[in-house]
Formats: sequence, structure tokens, C-alpha cells
Amino acid sequence: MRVPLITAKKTRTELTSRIPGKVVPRLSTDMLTRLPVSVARPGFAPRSLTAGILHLGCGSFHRAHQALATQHAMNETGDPRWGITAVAINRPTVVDALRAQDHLYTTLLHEDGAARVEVVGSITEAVHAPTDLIGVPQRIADPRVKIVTLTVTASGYCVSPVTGRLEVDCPGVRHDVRFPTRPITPIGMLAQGLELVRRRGSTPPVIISCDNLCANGSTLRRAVIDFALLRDDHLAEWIARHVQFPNSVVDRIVQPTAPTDAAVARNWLGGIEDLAPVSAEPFMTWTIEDFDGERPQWELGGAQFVANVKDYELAKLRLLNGTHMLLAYLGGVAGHRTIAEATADPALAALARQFMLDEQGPTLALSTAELRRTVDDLMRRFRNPAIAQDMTRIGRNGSDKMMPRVVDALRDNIAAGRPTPGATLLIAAWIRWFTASHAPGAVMELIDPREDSLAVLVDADPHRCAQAFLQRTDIFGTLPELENVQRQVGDALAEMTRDGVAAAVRRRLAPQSEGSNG
Ligand code: CS2
Repeated sequence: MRVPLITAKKTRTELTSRIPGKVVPRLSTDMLTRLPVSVARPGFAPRSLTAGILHLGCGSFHRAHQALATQHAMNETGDPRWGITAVAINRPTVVDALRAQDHLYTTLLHEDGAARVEVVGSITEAVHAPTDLIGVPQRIADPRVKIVTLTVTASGYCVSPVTGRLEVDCPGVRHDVRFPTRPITPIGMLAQGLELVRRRGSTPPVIISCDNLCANGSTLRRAVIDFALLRDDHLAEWIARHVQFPNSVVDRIVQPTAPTDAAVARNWLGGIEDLAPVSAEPFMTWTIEDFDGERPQWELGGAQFVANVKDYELAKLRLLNGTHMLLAYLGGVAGHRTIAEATADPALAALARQFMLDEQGPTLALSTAELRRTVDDLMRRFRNPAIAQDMTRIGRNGSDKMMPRVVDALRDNIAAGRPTPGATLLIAAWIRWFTASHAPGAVMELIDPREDSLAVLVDADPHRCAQAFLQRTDIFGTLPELENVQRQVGDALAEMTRDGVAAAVRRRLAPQSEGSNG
């Protein structure tokens, strides 16, 4: 079904006023017929669905991406077996909101002052893992569940970014090894769910990671098997032999939940209240490796199935996610609050473009024309002012993200003798974040699983500081020409402190990049 574009030129701030004393109806299945005609809705009766999918990580991304694609697939086929049980791993807020509105919610895809507005009905149940009486492993083992999907962020996998192996000392993993029937990590939940399937002797679900990791399916498989090995060799062997973990690459820029979301949604929904709406960009891709077994026809909802996702994955991680980090760390140190704001800064925009074309791009299997087209699209997507991606969110957990998004390409470039001014400046800005985030008026908060052990490496001498950070092989692996990289990062740190971010950026722009921020 084609979703109409609502072109009412309302600005988002105009939409935030509440009407005191007025009773506002809440979104529910009964309200579906009362939505404005411009709002798309499920092409099926949500109550008629059975839950063939279990999703771990019921955040905004899942709801704007896989759940919407699943709705579109079901709209086309009418197959009602692909309802989703959406599991929130930590916080109950979204679960409470969804339960109070028959698990319906709105997606608002914003671009150029217009929006495609659609109420989504593919989630059949929302579960808060810590308080769930049935238990997530039991739900995973439900024979109706054919597919388990995950969006739990890189940190949710408890794997070392360098070795890709399970970090057995991670507190969550230690807990789950001790109490395997009451797991708190996604890895422990999957292992116990699969153990129940194995004992029953039935076919396990296919497990699809939708997180921005290198080889996300293979990484997840390795982590679950590593975990199983801590418990029982037979379980590990059974998982290795019977469970499919296809790799997948997801793409859609989604806005984190904001306090104004409900008011924005109410305006588009003609006065109906939705306390779990999601705002995102219209652009979306989902590339999944072929697997055996029943599944929704996701290709009818915007996905594509391929034999190998490797090239898509490297392009996505290095161009979009790597450049997001560049804009977040440098933009954040320069005082910009959002990616859109940083992209509106001509020097930063020129650096972002140069970084993609001259550093990340040459490490990818893309033709010059494809690379240019992708970079043009990305610059337009980063500039979208309706999607406020704040620096804290994009920059958080940098030590987990550094390797696949930045360091792998840096290493390729060093080997090929190509200069790496963007990558070294990005790393310097990340290091700056460990001191800048404590400064008065800082626009970002430091969130990192290795924060404590990294904060102590901060040194007033920029070169000593760069040396200490880059020696962290758990983040950077073993870099070739390490001393040279340390010197460049140290120089960048010194310049940023002495002359400011703008000067440090400008000095690294090739002459033709100046002024080409588009
Ligand atoms: C972002 C991603 O938070 C981040 O690290 O780079 O969430 C990004 O917005 C998505 O991968 C876009 O597909």
C-alpha cells in the first residue's frame, strides 16, 4: 500500500501545544476507522495476527524499521502469521504505552516539511523482560515463533570489538552463566530459549541480528555458542549445527524519543493521542542473507535478500555510521547539538564529504559513480532538520563502534599509503570528549562501557594522551605505523585545544573541498 504524503506545512514546534481540560481519545483498534484519511493504517485486522516473530529490543529503531516493513509485507500478502512479540530488555516505558493502545503506534516519516504518517499494527504483544511472568526464553521456544530479530545495540552482544568473542567477564554474562534459566542479557535469553527448543526436539527459530555490527549474524552466532560452551558442550554443538543466524544490514535514520512526540503525533492523527509514536526519515533499506524457513515476504516491504551482505555492510558502517561518529565528536566539541546542525556547518560538512569520498570510500567495493551518489544522498539525509539526532546518542559507546566504523578503514588506508586526516581528527575529537563532556555548557554526555578505564588515560600533554588511548588494543587492535598515527592524533588534539575545532578541520581540507558542503 502506498502511504500518502501529507504536505501540510506545519512546523514541528507549532504542534506542541496541549489543550487544557480537553479529553483526548487514545489510539486503539476502535479508533482506526476514525483516523484522518491521510493517515495510512494496517491493511489487516491487528487482532487476527499470530506472533511468528519475537523481537528483542523494542526501541524506536525496531518500530520504525522491521515492524513497519513487516506491516507492509502483511498488507501485501494478507498472511497473518507474522505478528511481533516485542521485548523491551530494560525499561518498561514503551511497553506500558503500547499496552494501553492495543500495541498500535504511529510512524512519522519526515522530509522537507512533509510527512508520511502511518499507524502500525504488526506488534501483537509488548513484553518487559525483567517483569515478564512467562519468561523470554519460553517465548523464544514457542513453536509458533519462526523468527527472532534483535536490535540491542553493539553493547548488548557482550563481545570484544577486536576479537569478536564473548566477553566472559561482562557482569551480565556472569549472571546468566550462574542463573541460566533467569537470563538478563540477550545472549543468555537466546541460549536458554534454544536449550528449551533442543530439549523439545523441534525446529529452532531463525535468528536475525539487525544491529550495526560487522557480520552481525555471525558475531551473534559466535557469542551464543561461546555462551553455550560455558554451560554445556552439547548445547553449543547443537546450536552450531541447527540454528541459522543470517547477517543483515539495516538502514533508516530514526529520531530518539522526545517529550514533544505525543503532541506532534496528535496533530497528525486529528486529535487522537499516541504515547509511542516514532519519527524517522523516509529512506529505508534492509538487506538480509538468504536463509531456509518460513518468513514474511519482507521484500514486499522494502527488504532485499542476497547471498552475501558483506559489501553492503562495509559501505553502511563506514560511510553512514563512521561519518555519523565524525560529525558527532567534532560537532559536539564545536558546540553543535545535532547531526543536522553539524552538517549545516560548512567546514564540518566539507570534512564529512571528503572523509567519505577520499578515506572511507576507497576501502569499499563501490564504483566512483555509486560512491558519489551515496555520498550525495547521505549529505542530504544528515541535513534533514526534522530528525534531531543528538550527539550523545550518536557518540555513545564509541569504544565499541570505533573498530568496524573507523579503524578497519584506517588500517586499509595506511596499508595502501593513503592519507587519513579525517580518521585521525575523528579519533582526536573522541578523546577530547573524555574531558570536554565535563566542561560547563557541554552539549554531550559521555556514555561508554570502558569510560572508567579510559578517563584515567587523559593527559594534559596531547601527544602522551594520544599515545595512551591508541595503545588500547581492546579498542584499536594493533595498528600499523602506530607511532605515526599517535603523532597525527596528538597533533590534532593539540590544534583543537589551541586553535579550536574549526581551524583544525580547515587545515585538513583539500583545497577543492573548501566551500563544497553539499
Ligand atoms: C547511528 C545509527 O546511533 C548510531 O550509531 O549511526 O543509529 C544510524 O542512525 C543508523 O544506523 C542509520 O541506519
